[in-house]
Amino acid sequence: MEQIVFVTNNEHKLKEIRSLTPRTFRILSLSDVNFHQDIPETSPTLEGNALEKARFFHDRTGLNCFADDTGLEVDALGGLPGVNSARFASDHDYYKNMVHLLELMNNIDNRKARFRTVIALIINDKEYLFEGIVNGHITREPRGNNGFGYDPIFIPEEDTRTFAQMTLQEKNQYSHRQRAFSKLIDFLQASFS
Ligand code: ITT
Repeated sequence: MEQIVFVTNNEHKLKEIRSLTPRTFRILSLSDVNFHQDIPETSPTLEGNALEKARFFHDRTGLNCFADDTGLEVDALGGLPGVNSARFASDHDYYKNMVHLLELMNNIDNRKARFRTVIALIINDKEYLFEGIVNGHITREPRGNNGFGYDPIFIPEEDTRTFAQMTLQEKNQYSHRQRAFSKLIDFLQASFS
């Protein structure tokens, strides 16, 4: 069985990725490999941050790994919060960040947005990037209690419910993370089978 470390401190991302992983792979968390250092995220792009997180871990352990950097990009705000999604109003306070975005968009009719995930993979010392996008729009108020982050205010264009009104499996059908991760899995299966 192939083992690979997911370089994240976000339990929700870990749960989503594990739910998408075929039985032939085993996803290890940072605590599974006893890695507890603070991981920097200083780049102005999702690609740069995903690579920075994966490289930071790989440089210190030599283990095969991948990292996910995700942003919510709102058209009318020129792509904000984008790479700053985790700290738009307040660091990792999902509720405050969501309310801040809704307030900024109070008088905006163009609600178009997309989630974009970039996954950086380092395997056998080589680096690869995979991207996943889901287009949709921002609601006027939060709906639903599932998921995390901006899920209560994002409706993918393929559905009428927010991600937070969906089960994990339903979100997985459309999600940015699923789209990026399935490319990674296809790549690993093609390269190492
Ligand atoms: P790691 O860097 O440790 O992986 P993080 O939460 O800091 O975890 P990001 O830097 O990628 O991850 O931050 C992206 C933010 O965007 C995250 O904190 C959420 O607020 C939001 N986000 C990411 N994926 C999301 C999803 O699937 N649904 C809703 N919001 C999401």
